[in-house]
Amino acid sequence: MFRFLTAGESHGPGLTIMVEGLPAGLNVSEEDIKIDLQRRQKGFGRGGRMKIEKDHAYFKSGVRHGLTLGSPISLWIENIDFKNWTDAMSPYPVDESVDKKEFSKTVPGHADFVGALKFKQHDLRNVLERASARETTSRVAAGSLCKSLLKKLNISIKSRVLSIGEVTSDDIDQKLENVDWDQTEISEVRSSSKNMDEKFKDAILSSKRNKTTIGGIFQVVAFNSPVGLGNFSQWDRKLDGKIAQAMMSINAVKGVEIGNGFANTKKPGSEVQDVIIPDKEDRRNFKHITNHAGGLEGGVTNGEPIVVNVAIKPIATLAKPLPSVDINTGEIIEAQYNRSDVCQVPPACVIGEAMMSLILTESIIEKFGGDHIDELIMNFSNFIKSHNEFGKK
Ligand code: EPS
Repeated sequence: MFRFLTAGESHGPGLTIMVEGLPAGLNVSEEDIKIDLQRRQKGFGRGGRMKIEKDHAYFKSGVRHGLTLGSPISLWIENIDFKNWTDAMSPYPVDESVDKKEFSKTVPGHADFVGALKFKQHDLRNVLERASARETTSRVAAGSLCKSLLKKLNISIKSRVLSIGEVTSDDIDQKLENVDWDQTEISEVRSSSKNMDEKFKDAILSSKRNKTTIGGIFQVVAFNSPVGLGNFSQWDRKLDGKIAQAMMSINAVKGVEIGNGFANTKKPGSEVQDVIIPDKEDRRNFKHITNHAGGLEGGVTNGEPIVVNVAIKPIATLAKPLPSVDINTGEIIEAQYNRSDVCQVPPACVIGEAMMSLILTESIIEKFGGDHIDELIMNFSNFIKSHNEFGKK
């Protein structure tokens, strides 16, 4: 069984990641992980924190001479900002005179209100530190390890920003095979259309000027997934459900759409089903002429690209705070303001890629098994080969 766990507070000493169930013999490197960590740190609209952090994940176990051992892999990412928080975030008891950076002014839309009541915390920092999106660094590190496995199977994952606030990309209806994914990597706002960079940046700048924040929609696509991941036989085995849960778990995400989920509701059934045709050049011998279903039918991959669109709300922490309540006195106050980002949609793309990688890896390991990567690849290849028998009678 594949699983992963993360631990760590935003301003604590660092982040710990545990990944269990990857096969032995897989080539992994800190430098590969760093590429994704750096991609997540970028993005127009980030706050001051990203100037401090230089995220690097160190292998602490489960890897020897660059190869996985099949044992649990643990990783450690240092929070460089901890040097400014050593007393406030110390794991050990501190003197009464120490500034613990406590606060009790709740922020509407943040986890601090529910967390305070749930965990009986009178210092909201005890909630904020773990609820912070700093945790997503860990997911990106774990997801990056999974990308090494997916690469062996020729599966790749891409992401881009579709909209920021009211501004929607002009290539939103572009066929996936024509999307300029390379442009996304050089764009400060992870846009696949050059025309959109300034427009998205203007929207972010305008939010900053208005001392508010701005959300958007991003897209994650997995290319070259085999047919047959996930299972329609039981509700909790459906892959679309697992992907939706994984995306929804990203901080501030409030909506997940598979394929053209919402647009399909406005069309007749005859226009939204993806017609299947024979295709001798394809490894499955079949293909769909459209992909409205986003690569998933009955919760099972159908071999088309897996397409997920994710709605992420504007960050709760506002430079011009909303009215709120003090959790300890019950008084009406102005919400707490801490340094924060204005727009997190571009980095959220990279986090979405990580979540997709983790879910696909789990599903691939479940289906193809194997304790060594060679065994997994053999099982995978045999399954793909068996598709040659279909459609030939
Ligand atoms: C975050 C608040 C900000 C963000 C942080 C998430 O951190 P700070 O309070 O230190 O300025 O920069 O994001 C990260 C640290 C990160 O690595 O993405 C929050 O409250 O969620």
